[in-house]
Amino acid sequence: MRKRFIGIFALAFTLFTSPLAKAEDGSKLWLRSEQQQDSSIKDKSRTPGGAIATEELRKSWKGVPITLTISKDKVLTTEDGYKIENNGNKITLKSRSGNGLIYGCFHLLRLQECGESLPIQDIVENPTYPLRLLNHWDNLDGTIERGYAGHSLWLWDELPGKVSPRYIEYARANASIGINGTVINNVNASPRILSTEYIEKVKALADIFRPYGIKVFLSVNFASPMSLGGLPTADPLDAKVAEWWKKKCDEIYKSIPDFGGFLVKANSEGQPGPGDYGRSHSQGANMLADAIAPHGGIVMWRSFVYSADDADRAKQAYEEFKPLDGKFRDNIILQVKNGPIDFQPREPYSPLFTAIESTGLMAELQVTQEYLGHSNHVAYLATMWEEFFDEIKGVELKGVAGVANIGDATNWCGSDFAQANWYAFGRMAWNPKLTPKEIAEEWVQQTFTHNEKAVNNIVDMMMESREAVVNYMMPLGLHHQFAWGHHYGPEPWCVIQGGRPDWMPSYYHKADTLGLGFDRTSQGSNAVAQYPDKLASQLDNINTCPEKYLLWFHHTPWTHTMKNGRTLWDELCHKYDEGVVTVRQMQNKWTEAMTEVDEERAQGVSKKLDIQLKDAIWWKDACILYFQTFSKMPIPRDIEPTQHKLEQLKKVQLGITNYECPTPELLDSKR
Ligand code: GCW
Repeated sequence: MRKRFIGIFALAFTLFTSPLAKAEDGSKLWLRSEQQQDSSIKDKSRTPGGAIATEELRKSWKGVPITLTISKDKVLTTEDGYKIENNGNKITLKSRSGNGLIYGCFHLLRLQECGESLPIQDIVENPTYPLRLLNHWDNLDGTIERGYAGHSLWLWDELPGKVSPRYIEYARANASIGINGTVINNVNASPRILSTEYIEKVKALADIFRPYGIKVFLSVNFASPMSLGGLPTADPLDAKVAEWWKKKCDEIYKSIPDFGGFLVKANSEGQPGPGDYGRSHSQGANMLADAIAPHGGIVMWRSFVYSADDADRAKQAYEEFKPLDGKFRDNIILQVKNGPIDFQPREPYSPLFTAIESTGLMAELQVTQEYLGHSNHVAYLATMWEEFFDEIKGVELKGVAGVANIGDATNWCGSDFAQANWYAFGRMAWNPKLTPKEIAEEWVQQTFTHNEKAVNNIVDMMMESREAVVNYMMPLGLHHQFAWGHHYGPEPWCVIQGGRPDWMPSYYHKADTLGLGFDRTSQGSNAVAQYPDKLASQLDNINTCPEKYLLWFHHTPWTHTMKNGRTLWDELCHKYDEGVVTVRQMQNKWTEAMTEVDEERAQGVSKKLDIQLKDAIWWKDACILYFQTFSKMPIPRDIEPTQHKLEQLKKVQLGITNYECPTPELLDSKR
């Protein structure tokens, strides 16, 4: 008995003395430095933002005195921009607004936490995009569509009377990475969000977010005038409908004078819209835009539309919206997903970005990993976003929206590495030219460790992670091979009698005895024609189409010779294998690095990497074995052999809902 007591005591002693053994639950995100410092910080700005920045600096800044001031300096070309002047003994932080002072203060703290010294020359920052928003797909019942980090942060039952301390932490975390707005409810919107009762709740959140420079926006249901207002129609050309929206806007702005505006998913996946009355998207959007314009609000109208008819799904948004270009009011922004289908691990950019010329545009990226392993897989998305921003280089955007991966989980995102995507989204929305590597380095140093070897290992594993996911799930341009009931595991064989064909993998892979891939060339659906001419002809030709998009644009013979001399079939098998091998390498890198990380997060990440490896093998085996039934070619001998039987994999039924991330137990019992 006595011996055991000593044992426990010894364990407790090591836990409390070793700095690495300290339990860490991930709740502090990348904001870990909070020891009272005694630097002198002077706030001359007299703004709420200046007050917040001052408090943050007083809490954590270890350097020379800082003065914060409002300035009209010409280098400040935006309200949110800032300038840091350092003369060695003193720093002046300038901005046109209090918000800019917050961003500048977090710039200083970021440098400090990354162990970088402050240059003597001025630092000037102006954000690339005026709108840097999160989109929450949070439902009023607390569930989150495609959320894998627990339930919604917004405790609607308690609001407005009781406010959770996490609302402030949320606003602070967002402000620290430059995010300046949030759409707090799902685009599949409940009309109730516009009820007087809910507007009061939203106001309570807006009041908390305001000092941090974060505006609140709402997703709205186009049929609200009927379900909430009792009108017989929601026809945008009906005067009573327009009047209802005008009154609603007046009511909202009375409570929330700086309300940002509306986000609308209309005539998409069963949502109501102007099409229900034979009206166009522009007619619907313009009516809302007119209602909100007197208050300075905007309407973000989503281009994510597709129907179950025969047309290639990848072409449909363009076909719907290109003819309407120029018909939208100035306070409308078309919100376009990065790719033409739906947030797949890899997609070419949506052709709308280069086709729309006279309407405001913003990009919608998905931070939550709906199609990239939920919160189980390490998939650092900055490399994907870099690819996207690079492809649309030269296109002017008014903003960027990221579908949030935040829930009420202690570590906010359901996994430590998912936090990196929230961080990277904010950083790239501020400046898309930042490299994924530098963002990863910042994040790792602020979040995990400063040990150089460990930082390199962790950054390396992040940098290769998204390509690994592409390889073990859907290499060479394959897309949408997910199981019917969830977007987690593979089901390329899926056939649901009576189900929508465009919701089934075979619609996208088109496997047959000749080959694999969707023919979107001029001989096929001709989706290539939606891209600018030069790119269109490059994509149209099987020999010049980048191989990463080969099966997106070409139905390619199994025996087609790839650039490295392999047949398509052999290359496909090698790519799947490469995905699995990379996950093993990621595991090794983590095992080396984790000695520098606290025990709780070290083990947490290890467990998730175990899941990721099993999933990668599952994906690889399912896809190789299934596609082999068409290619009838042997699996190359120089890859790891498959571990499952196709028949066995076909029986896997995960039984998870949209907003759960499968647990190791569930996966082990089914797979
Ligand atoms: O990708 C699909 C998702 C839906 C989502 C929809 C959209 C919010 O599976 O869950 O609905 O896209 O973006 O509207």
